[in-house]
Amino acid sequence: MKAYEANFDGLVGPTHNYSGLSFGNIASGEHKAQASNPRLAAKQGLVKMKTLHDLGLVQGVLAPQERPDIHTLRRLGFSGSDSAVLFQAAQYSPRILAACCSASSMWTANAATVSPSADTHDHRVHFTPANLTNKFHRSIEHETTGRILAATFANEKHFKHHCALPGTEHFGDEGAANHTRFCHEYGERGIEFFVFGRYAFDDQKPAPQKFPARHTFEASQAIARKHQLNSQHVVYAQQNPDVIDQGVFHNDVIAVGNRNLLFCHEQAFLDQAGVKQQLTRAMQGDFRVIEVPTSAVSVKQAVQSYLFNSQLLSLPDGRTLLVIPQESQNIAPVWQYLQDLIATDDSGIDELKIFDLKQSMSNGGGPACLRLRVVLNEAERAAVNPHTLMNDTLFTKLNTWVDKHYRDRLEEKDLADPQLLLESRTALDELTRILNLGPVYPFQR
Ligand code: SUG
Repeated sequence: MKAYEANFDGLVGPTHNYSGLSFGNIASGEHKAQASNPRLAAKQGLVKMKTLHDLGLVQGVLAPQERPDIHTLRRLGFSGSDSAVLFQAAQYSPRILAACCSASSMWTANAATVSPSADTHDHRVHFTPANLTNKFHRSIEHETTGRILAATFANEKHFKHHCALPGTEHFGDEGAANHTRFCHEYGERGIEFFVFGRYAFDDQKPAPQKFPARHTFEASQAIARKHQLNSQHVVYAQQNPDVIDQGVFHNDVIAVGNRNLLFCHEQAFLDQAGVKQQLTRAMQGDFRVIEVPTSAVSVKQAVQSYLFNSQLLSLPDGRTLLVIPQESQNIAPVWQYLQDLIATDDSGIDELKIFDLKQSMSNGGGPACLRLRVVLNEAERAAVNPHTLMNDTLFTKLNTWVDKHYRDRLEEKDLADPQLLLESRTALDELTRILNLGPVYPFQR
């Protein structure tokens, strides 16, 4: 049966802000306390979704989360009315309040790991929301993420939804940002490639020294078990700890893959030669790597430009498109590299598309962070909640919705404003009707 790679992008939530919450993510630290523009952020994301839909790709939307997260603030002992909870949190723990206001669920590459039905023993598409334990502001996403995924892929015959892994650092799981599926045709059995930052149960193994390795080997193995993958068709690789220490907090900041092509930096993996060999063997020789040398693009330039946080997409006519952020055009060696790549016949990448995603990029989220890939065959695609699939009508509806509810400026001092909570809940209540999700948010239950 014919299958497609669908991309489900996170819709940016009304509280998008810059709070410097992600140690090890350089852009997040650099933009701390700057004013954000949630309306523009949401619209930049919608333009990417609509453009890819117009190119003939299957594009979906994943709803944002309820923020400020009053439910979590109450679990932390703040009490009284919702306004009183916000007031106390702002008074005594502004950093905790900021963490409970982050719109970080927009980066849906971290929402979950997804295994297509061609790879799983029961021939269903499996989803496990990522526990995101390494960052408090992200560790509070997975329950609602699970409900949003279940409302988007709402059919037990085709879709299997798991709970997140245990919420401890030993099983730190960052989802699809560290997972790539290689294949010949999307509908055929593929090779699932799990990348991790460290071993949790063996401290003799190499690990970064400066910044955290968010994702463990043991988490990757657990996901492969839960998704009923055949171990013959799974490859594990450790990220190079040195690049984590230079700001590569997820593998998708230094590598991206699609079908039988891996596009990565030469320093991406700890045992790069071994990784390439294993993947080539698993793909029965039909495997290609575009490896960018440090002499052309340094790790620092890769992190600044988000060259590898690109989307590598197969267009309906068979050509390969690389979707890059504007920042890749602004850094001369990166742009030169890309120009040369495109000019080379049969380089593996045929076309570039550049997007202005500055609002998301300033928090360390590029084109690939904003999307969750879900390979679907025709029957599975027909079983997806149709209201979540991008088209002209949904694009117009969501832009109107953003214009109606979103602010165009947000600073830390605004986060405790009870009016922001009200605006956010009103917007999300309306959104659940637009996307036909049912009551997925705590305030609706
Ligand atoms: O987890 N930034 C996110 C960016 C996630 C990018 N995703 C992928 N690479 N797939 C993170 O570090 C910053 C929030 C703040 O600082 O306000 C943040 O959460």
